[in-house]
Amino acid sequence: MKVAIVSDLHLGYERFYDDAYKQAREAFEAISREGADMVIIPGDIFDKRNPKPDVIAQAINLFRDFSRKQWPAELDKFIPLRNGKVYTSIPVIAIPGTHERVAEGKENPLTLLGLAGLLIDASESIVVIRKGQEKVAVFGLGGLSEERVKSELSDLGEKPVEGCFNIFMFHQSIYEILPFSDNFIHFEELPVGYDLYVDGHIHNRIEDKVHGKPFLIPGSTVLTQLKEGEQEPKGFYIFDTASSTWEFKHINSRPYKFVRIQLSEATPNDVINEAESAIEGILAAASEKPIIRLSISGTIAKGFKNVDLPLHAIYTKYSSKAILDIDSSKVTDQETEEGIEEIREGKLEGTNIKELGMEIFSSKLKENGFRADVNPAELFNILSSNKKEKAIKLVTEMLSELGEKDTEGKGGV
Ligand SMILES: [Mn+2]
Repeated sequence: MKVAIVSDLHLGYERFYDDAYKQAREAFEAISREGADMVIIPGDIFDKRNPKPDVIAQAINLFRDFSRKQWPAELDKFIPLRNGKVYTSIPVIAIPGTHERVAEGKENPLTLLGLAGLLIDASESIVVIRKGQEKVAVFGLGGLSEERVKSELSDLGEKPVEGCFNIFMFHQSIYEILPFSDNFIHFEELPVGYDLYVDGHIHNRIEDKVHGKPFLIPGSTVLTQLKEGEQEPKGFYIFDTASSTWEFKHINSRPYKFVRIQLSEATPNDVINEAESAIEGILAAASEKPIIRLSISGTIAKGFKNVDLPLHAIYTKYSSKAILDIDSSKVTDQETEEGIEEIREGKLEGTNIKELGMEIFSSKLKENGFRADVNPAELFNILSSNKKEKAIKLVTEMLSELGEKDTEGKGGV
C-alpha cells in the first residue's frame, strides 16, 4: 500500500496563521493527487489544545474533503488498548501530539475530529487497514511527557499484528536526535518487530534506522521554530509498504532563509550594509515573500552600544517584501564587555569583591556574638578555598564549640 505520512500541521499557529492552513491544504491535495491508499498523521494537527472555533473550522474543512474521498483501502479492524473508539472506516489515522495534550480523561481537539468521524483516532490503539489481501497495522501512541513513554509502552503491551505490515506511530523526542535529556527515549528502547517507525514532534525532516527498519519524521508543514535546519521545503512522505521504499514530496511552502552575519568592530552603518546585502540577495531569488532570519554575532565598534544597532530601520524598509526576524542577542559591545570584565576582576567602585565579602562576613560574625578561637579572615579563606577537608574539620570544631555554649545557656539539658 502507499501510505502518506504528514505531520505537525499546527493549524492556528498565530505567527503564520494563514500559512499553516494553506500549506496543510497543499499537502492534503498533493496526497490525493499521489494516489495514496491511506494517511497517517503523527500528532500536532492543532497548535493548541483549545483551538478557537475558526481553527476547528479549518480542520473540519480539511478533513471533511478527505473523508468524502473514495479511498482504495478501508478499516479492517480496530483494537483499542485503552478506551479508544472508532466512528469511520476511512483510512485517515492520527494521534494527538504534545500541543494537543490535555489532562487524562478529558477530550482533546484531535479526539473531536475522531468523534465526528472525520478520521480514526489511533491513540493507544491498533488500527488495521485493508486493501484487497494487503493489510497495514498502525499502532498509535498519543504524545505524552517524555518520562512516561517507557512505562506507558510496557503498560499497554502493544504488539505487531501477524500478517500485516506494522507501523509504530508516536510523537516524542528521541535521545539520538535531541541529546538534551535522559528522559528522552533511545532508539534501542523502542519496541521491536515493527516494519516502520514514524514520529512527529520534530519540525525538520529526519530519516534514520531503528532495529534495522526505517524511522521517518516528515517534519512540520508550516515553519514554526525558525531554526537553521528548517530551510528545506516542507512536505510529506509517500511510503510503499511492498518495497519498503519512500519518497519525500515537497509542497509549496513559504521560502525560509537563515543567514549568519559575523561582525567585527562594526559601526551601525556596517550593520545596515551587511544586513541589506544579505536580504537583497535572498529577495532576488525568492518567488514569494520569504521569511528571513538574520543571526548577528560579533563585536561593534568602540563608542557604539548594542542598542544602537539600526534594526528598526531594517525591519521597516523590508516590511512589505519579507518577514524578518533579526536576532542580535549574540552581538557584544566594548562598553558592556568592559563592565562584565570589571565584575570578573572584582573591581567594583574601587573595592575588591573578596575584601567586600570578607567585611560582610566579619561584621555578621560579630553581630551574632561569634567568639570562636579563629580569625574571621582565616575562616573566610578556608571556606572559600578548595581545601574541603580542612574546612569541614574547622566548621565541625566550631559547631561543637557553639553547641557547648548553647547547652550552657539552656541550663545543661
Ligand atoms: Mn509540533
